[in-house]
Amino acid sequence: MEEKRTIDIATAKMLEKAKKDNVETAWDRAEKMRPQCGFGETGVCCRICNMGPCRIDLVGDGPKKGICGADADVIVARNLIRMIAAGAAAHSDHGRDIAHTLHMAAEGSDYDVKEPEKLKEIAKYFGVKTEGKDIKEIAKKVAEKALEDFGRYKGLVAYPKRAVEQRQKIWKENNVWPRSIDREIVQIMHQTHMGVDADYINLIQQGVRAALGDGWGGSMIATDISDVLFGVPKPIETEVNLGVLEKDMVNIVVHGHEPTLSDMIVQASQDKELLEKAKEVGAKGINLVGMCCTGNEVVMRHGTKMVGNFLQQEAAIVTGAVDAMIVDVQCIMPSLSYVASCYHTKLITTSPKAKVPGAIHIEFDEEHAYEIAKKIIMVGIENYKNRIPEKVNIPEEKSKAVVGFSVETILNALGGSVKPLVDAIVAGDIKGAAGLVGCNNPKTKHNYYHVELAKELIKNDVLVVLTGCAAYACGAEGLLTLEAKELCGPGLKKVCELLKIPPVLHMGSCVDCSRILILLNELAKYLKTDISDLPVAGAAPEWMSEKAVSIGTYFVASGVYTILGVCPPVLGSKNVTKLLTEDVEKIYGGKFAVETDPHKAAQLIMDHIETKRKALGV
Ligand code: NFS
Ligand code: SF4
Repeated sequence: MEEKRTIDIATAKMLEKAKKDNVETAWDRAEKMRPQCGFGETGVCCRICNMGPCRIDLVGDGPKKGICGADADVIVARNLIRMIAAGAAAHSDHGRDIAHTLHMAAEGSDYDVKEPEKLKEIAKYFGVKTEGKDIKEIAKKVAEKALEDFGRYKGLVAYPKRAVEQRQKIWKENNVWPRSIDREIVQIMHQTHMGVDADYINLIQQGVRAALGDGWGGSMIATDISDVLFGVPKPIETEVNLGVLEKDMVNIVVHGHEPTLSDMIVQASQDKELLEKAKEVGAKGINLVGMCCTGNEVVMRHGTKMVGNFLQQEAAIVTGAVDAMIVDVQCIMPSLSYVASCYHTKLITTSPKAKVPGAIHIEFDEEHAYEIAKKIIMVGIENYKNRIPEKVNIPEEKSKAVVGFSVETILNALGGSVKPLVDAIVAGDIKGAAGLVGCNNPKTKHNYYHVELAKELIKNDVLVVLTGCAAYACGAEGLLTLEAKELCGPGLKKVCELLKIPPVLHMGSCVDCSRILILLNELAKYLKTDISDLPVAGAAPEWMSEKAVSIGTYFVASGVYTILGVCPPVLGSKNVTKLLTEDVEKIYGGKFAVETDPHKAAQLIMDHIETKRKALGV
C-alpha cells in the first residue's frame, strides 16, 4: 500500500515502519478525511460572516446564493484571493525579517554583509547611492528602502521596474502594479469582507496585484537580501533523501523557511566546542541536514545535505534517528510534536509566530543569534543518548546532487550573458524551459508528478529549473546530476555536456521563484521582447500551500503559462474558472491550466513551447 502513497523507496519504508510503530501520518489522516467536502473542494463554501456559513448547491435545486446574496462567482473569487493574501503574507513577512536582519548587520550584529557587490547591485533598484559610501552605510539604506516597500503610503513598489518595459506597461495599464506589499494584502482582506466587492473580475484583479507584490516584492527582497547576507549560491555537491541521516552522529534537522536561523545553525554546527560535546556523548560528530525550503537555503550556500521534502517531515522522525528537529515558520505540520513523542526526537520551535504544544520553545533572536544557535544544537547533542536502538532504522536511499544555480551562476556558466542559452534555443538544441515548483500533497502520489514531468520534459529537450519541494523530489531521483544527461534528448544532452550542468537546475527555495522571474526577464531583455513571448512554462505539480497560489498567480501575471497538478478550489464558478484558464491570457499573456496527469502536462507544455517558438520565428 505504501507504494501507492509515494514513489520514494526510503519514504515507503518509513511509512511501513510508522505502521509497525503505530504512528499515524498525514497519509493516514488524508484517508480518514475522504471523501473531502465537495463545497470546500469547489470553493463555494463561505464563512466570511456570521450569517453563514453558506454554501452554493451546484447540482441540485438548493441555494444558488449566500444569505447576503453573494453568488458562486463572488464566493469562489473571494476565497481564492484570500489564499493569495495568506501566501503573499507568508513570503513577504519572511522578506521583511530578512531586511530587518540586514539592518541589524549594518548596525553591528552576528550577521554581516557577505556580498558587497550584490548589495550595490540591488541598491540601484532602490535608488540608493553607493559611490564613495561605506558598505555598512549602503546596507542600512538598502534595508530601510526595502522595509519602506512593505508599508509605503505613496509611490509604488520598486522591484517591478526591473521587468522589461512591455511587462511594466501591462501592469500599469491594468492597475496591478503593487503600491506597497502589505497594503495589497490588507486590501484583499478589506475587499473580501462581507458586503464589499461583489465583482469577481475586480476581486481577481486585486489578487493579481497582491501576488505581484509577493513575486516582484517580498519574495524578491527575501532572495536578494539573503544573498547579500549569506552568499550568492554557487554550484555545490550534496546528497538528497532520508539516507543522509547518520547512525552514529548527532542528527539535527533544520526545517522551515528563513535562513536567518538555519544559516546560523549551520555555522554553529561546526563550532569546535560543540563538536567536542558531541564526542563526549559518544557520537562521531554533528550531522546537520535540511528539510523543505530552509534546507534549500542552506544547501545552496553550504552543501548541507537535504533530508526530505514536505511529505517526508514525519518520515524523518520515524527513522528514530533524529535527535532534534528545529523549526521556524511555514509548512511545519502540527503533527510533528505527536510523531516526535513516539520516538526520542526533540522538536524545537524558535519563532514567536509558530509555537507547537509539546515542543521545546527556544526563541531565536537575531541579536544573540550565534549563542542561541549553539544552545539549540546542544539540545540535540544531549538528546543523542536517549535514542532507542530498537526503534532506529535509517533507510539507505540517498542520491548525489549538484545544486546552487542562482541567476548569477547560470550567467557565469554561460560566459556572462544569456546569449549561449538563446543560441541553443534558436538552434533547437533546447526547445525551451520549464519551471517546476511547489509542494507535495497526499491527494497525489508523493513525488510522482514532479519526477515524471521533469523526466518527460528533459527527454524532449526542455531545460527544467526547480525550486521548493520539487527540488527534493527530482534530487532523490538523481535528476540533479551531470549523469542525468543520459535521460535527455540529444540537443539538451549536448548543451549539458558543453556547460557541465545537470539538465534539471536547482534554483532554491520557494521565495527563490523570484530567481526564475529574473532569469526569464534576462532572456526577454536579450531578445527585446516580453516574458510572455518566451518558449517557457511553469508547473506546480503537487502544490498544497497558499504560497503556491500566490506564486502561480504572479507567474501568470508575468506572462507565464502555468499548469497546476492539483485542482484549486475554483470549479464552483464557471466564470472564475474561465477567467483564470482563458481570459487572463488576453491581458497578461499567461494563464492557468489544470492537468492531473504529468505526461499530458508535459505535452501541454511542449505544445505551448512550440507555439511560442513559431511566433518568435525559431
Ligand atoms: Ni514552498 Fe517551502 Fe515545500 Fe510547498 Fe512548503 S516547503 S515555501 S510551500 S511545502 S514547496
Ligand atoms: Fe454567507 Fe454572505 Fe456571510 Fe458569506 S458573506 S457567510 S455568503 S452571508
